[in-house]
Amino acid sequence: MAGSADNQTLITVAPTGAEADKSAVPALPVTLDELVTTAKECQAAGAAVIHVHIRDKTARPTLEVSRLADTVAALRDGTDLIVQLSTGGAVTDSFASRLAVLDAEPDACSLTCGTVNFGDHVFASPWSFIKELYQLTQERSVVPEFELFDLGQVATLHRLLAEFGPPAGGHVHCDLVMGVPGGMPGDVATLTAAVAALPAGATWSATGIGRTTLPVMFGALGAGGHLRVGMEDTLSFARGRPVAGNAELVERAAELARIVQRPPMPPAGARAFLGVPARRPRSAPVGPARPVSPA
Ligand code: KMH
Ligand code: ZN
Repeated sequence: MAGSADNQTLITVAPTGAEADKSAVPALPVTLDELVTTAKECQAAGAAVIHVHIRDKTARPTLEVSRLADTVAALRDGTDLIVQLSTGGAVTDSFASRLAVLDAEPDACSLTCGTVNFGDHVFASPWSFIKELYQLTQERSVVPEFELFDLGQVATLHRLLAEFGPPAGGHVHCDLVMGVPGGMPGDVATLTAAVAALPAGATWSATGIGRTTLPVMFGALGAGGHLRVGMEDTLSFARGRPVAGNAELVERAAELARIVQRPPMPPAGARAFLGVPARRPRSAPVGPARPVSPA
């Protein structure tokens, strides 16, 4: 059907991440103004979802809830994008602070389905944390995007759905994060294996970290998937040419999506596609997320 989600490409932008250093990457959006400006440019270029990590006054990653809530409000005021907060944070963040991200009342959140080596670090998401976070998303009606860094995490996603039922919004959407040193490689053979293992009816995006960006993007488009791009995932636009800004990554993804005859999905269509409810007014502060043992 022309114009339906079936023949459109959902583009998520991940503009900041928790790893890159502003002093080394001046184009990285780290202030609220920079983030909202980037978000507007990326929406105009074809993005429908923004995956958000924020920074503190010194540009270091933070999960401070009031700052996250201000960010959600500013992105809602300035754009139509679906606001997906990261619950992955930085490798140093505690489980309790990652659960408390939902207190900022985003539309959606990331939910990583297992622990993975992450370069020289470990990005920890044990089963006890995964199920706690998943149940919290259900209670709070925050739509999760299942982040899959490895094939074993797909098995955990099956276990999660079998034990706790469908997600808020009723639809399972995954993001294959490929090419992390320690996770699944960013190549088409692995992409094909991961997609084949997903739960029936699930939809998926893919992103390739660093030099795997282009192979994963072409593979995902060829296999009928959706795309995530942004400076969280790559800082090079081409060999030897740093990314000038997130919008050019979205523009390139949108152009390729148009070439394969699946143009970018607008934010309103993406809301229906992902089962994200209509925007809620900002509510009075809620209590802290249920306590768990610190990381
Ligand atoms: N920064 C990574 C350690 C997520 O946002 O949910 C985790 C991450 C995943 O980026
Ligand atoms: Zn992230």
